[in-house]
Amino acid sequence: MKIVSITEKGFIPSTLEIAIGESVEWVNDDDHSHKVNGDKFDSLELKKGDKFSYFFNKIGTFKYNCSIHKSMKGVVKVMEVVPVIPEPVVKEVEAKVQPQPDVQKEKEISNFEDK
Ligand SMILES: [Cu+2]
Repeated sequence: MKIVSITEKGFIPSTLEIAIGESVEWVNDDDHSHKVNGDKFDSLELKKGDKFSYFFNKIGTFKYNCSIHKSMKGVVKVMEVVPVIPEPVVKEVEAKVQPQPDVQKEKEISNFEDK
């Protein structure tokens, strides 16, 4: 279950990526009433603290808005697998940044020891 908070600033997060077979629950954390309206789903008017959930069993991009405040927009991207930024990528970048001189110094030292 993934949560989208409805606030005075809009849907947070406004873009949500989930895996197929996950549910999304919208929670109204704002003092004003809001709605969640998409092509496939429509909530009733949600008062503060009210919740609405929808089960996504199809891959695709599902846009929605609040029909009370049309400028409030969000999107749920349903994919086979949610892409995760793997930690090794960060480590690889760090490794590339390592200064070259150190490597050369090590070579010089080993050359010296050989003689
Ligand atoms: Cu609204």
